[in-house]
Amino acid sequence: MTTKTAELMVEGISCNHCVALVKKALEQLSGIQRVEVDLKAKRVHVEYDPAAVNYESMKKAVENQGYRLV
Ligand SMILES: [Cu+2]
Repeated sequence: MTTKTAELMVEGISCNHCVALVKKALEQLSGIQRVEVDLKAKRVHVEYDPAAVNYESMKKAVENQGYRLV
């Protein structure tokens, strides 16, 4: 299994509740290995298997929670 990393800048993350929602949404996708959210920087670090999941799916998962990727 290969691992790639992505840094997502997520607009609208403002508290730990948002962090939990975004983290959960991403972790529910198959192929996601690790998610770390930096609340202050509004940056989400994702480690994933590029054969199983892509940027579009991650973007969709985050946007379905009401946040926007910038
Ligand atoms: Cu919040």
